[in-house]
Amino acid sequence: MKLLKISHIGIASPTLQEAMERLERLFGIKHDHIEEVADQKVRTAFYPIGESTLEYLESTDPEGAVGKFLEKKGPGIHHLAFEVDDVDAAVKELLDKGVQMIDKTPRSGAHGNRIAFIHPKETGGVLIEICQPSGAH
Ligand code: CMX
Repeated sequence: MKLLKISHIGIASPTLQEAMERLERLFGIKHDHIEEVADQKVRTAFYPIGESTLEYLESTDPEGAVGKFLEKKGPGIHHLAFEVDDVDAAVKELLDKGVQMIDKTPRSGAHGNRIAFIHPKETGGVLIEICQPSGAH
């Protein structure tokens, strides 16, 4: 697989509202898109910055991945997402190497992207998402 760029950095926040106010106050930037990803139990706000994007994550359910993360670790960086041009091939390659995948087949994420997560125990404690933009491939 070829990693094309850091697609986005996911940051867990107790509320999107406080994250949005902080980003506007500190840097004068506004989100370009808000989206709920129901099956991930999150609402997300996106801030494109150059070639990459910050994805702020608010939990919609304390039992979801971000809800549990906020409870255990508090606000902060939740995951890194690497863009690839073929997420199916990337997941197959990782599975063939015996890597523990959270998603053994890619699924839909925000923006209609196709995504798959690698378990953080495989990556030195960083949750990594492999992501193929909608429309690519
Ligand atoms: N980054 C690094 N480590 C993490 C982590 C994260 N974001 N979330 C959990 N962990 C670690 C925990 O610290 C814990 O480590 P130890 O065993 O050393 O204590 C371990 O993973 C298990 O954590 P847990 O709180 O018991 O949580 P679960 O096992 O139930 O779930 C995980 C952990 C990673 C499997 C789950 O969060 C997951 O499936 N994540 C992928 C989906 C996701 O994060 N969705 C939200 C974003 C969606 C989007 O961007 O659209």
